[in-house]
Amino acid sequence: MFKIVSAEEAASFINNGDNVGFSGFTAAGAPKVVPTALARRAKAEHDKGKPFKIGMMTGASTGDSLDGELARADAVKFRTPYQSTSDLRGAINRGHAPYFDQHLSHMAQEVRYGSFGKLDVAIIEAADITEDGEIVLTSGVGISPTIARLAEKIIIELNHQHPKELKGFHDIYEVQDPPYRREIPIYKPSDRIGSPVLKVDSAKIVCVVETKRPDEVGAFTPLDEVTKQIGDNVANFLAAQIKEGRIPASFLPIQSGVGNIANAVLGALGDNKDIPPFEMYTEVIQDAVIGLMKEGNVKFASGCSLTVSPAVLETVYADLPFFKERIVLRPQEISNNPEIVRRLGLITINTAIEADIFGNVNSTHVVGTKMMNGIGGSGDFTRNAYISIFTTPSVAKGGAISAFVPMVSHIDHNEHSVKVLISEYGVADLRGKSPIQRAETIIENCVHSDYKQLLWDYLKLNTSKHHTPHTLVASFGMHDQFNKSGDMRKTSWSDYVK
Ligand code: 0RQ
Repeated sequence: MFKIVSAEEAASFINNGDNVGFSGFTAAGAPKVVPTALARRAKAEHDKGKPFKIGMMTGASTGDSLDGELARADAVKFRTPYQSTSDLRGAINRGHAPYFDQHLSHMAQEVRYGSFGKLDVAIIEAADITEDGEIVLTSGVGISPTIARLAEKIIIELNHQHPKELKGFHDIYEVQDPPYRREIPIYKPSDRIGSPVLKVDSAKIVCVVETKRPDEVGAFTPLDEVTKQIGDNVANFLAAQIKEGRIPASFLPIQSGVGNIANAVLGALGDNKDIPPFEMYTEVIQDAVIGLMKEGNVKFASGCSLTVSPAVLETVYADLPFFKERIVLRPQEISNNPEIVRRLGLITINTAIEADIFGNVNSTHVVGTKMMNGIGGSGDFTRNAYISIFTTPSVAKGGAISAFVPMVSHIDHNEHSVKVLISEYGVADLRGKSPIQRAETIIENCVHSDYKQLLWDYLKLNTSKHHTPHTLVASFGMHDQFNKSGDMRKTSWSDYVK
């Protein structure tokens, strides 16, 4: 059987400059004790005046014991494709950690195509492993099948927090590369096309580390008036679309993003009597889904991770037979695959940092320069949705920032992909509208009263009949004012246009 070692000993298999792939998706299923030991090793090497940095490839974000520890140890050679811990975010924004932000559905194939160089080590969290290399994964899948196949060495973190009986939760399937790629035969969210276990070459497993460290998934903050109203606006909009016959009466599968707003939206969908029980084809299965499943409002959820708070994970593990019939966890290449998103006709709901009055969305950069988390799966889903929705509170930072601006300071989702914007004030349905009509709808329905006149005035600055009536010299005026004074409300267009 495999060599059981300490986390320190496992970390010694990893060398300075190595490229390392990590299992999991969000903090769910990400390795914990080996990365922390690796960070200690990096610090010790740095203390001796020696270099120690690794290339870090994950499914999505991870927990603090991985991204946080390695960032604090200044051990990041590069990092991709998504992150959300504050210390790594800080290192990225100080220029200490080179980061490239990618569509999550692209990640595994980019590793296969060799875009990041050779993969030296894969660290995989497992609930169980057999002698011939059959691994039961834990709460997140991510890019595990690809990194386990391509890495020269595999280190297993056997995490006893997750029961062996999780076997049956996962559906492991890897696509072929062009020119041999075929269609992915998923025709409804519950279709299974692969194996319940991840099969690896057991000769590559250099060691196993045992742990009981739980996933580092935080609890959600309770709903406030704004998030509750956004949730209700989304639910009422979708219910009206069913009544109008624009969405089939049987409804369509839902994809929903991460965070408090996404959780609130799901709760509102469950509460709305005009929305029938629905299925999800999504990447992150959050707390609200589990509650809705128990109540019968969510019939099935296909995802890449069970990113639920510790108490909710306990309720899932306490009733595995019930949840195994209703949940499947897939690699992100499948959970986020554009082919399937388009085929199933997903209603996608993600959160914007800011949107502009013509319908472009920034999901990643604060005031155009500072990286927040990354595009995650939002692009995979938005571009291919049946209806793509972005939600956002109308203002941030106590009102000093408007989420609606003349021109987004960074673009992740453009006007061609964004169909509906929703704030706590209301809904802007952008379908079938010209840029000027979109601007009027967004300002009227979604913008906070402190910023409405400012944005109407911006629109009036350009009196030509141009298709998209921007005034380029003023288009970042609100961002400029925020950088100067800390408050967009102080913007005056006369500062830009004399
Ligand atoms: O910061 O907590 O310091 O106040 O951004 O904003 O409103 O709490 O919303 O937690 O849902 O995150 C877009 C970042 C929203 C997230 C984003 C500040 C705001 C707050 C968080 P504070 P909220 P959320 C599936 C899909 C991209 C990836 C994605 C995200 C903080 O949803 O990363 O969609 N999305 N993946 O104050 C300055 C603005 C701001 C602003 C908000 N205009 N300017 N700060 N904030 N708007 C999941 C995966 O892919 C894994």
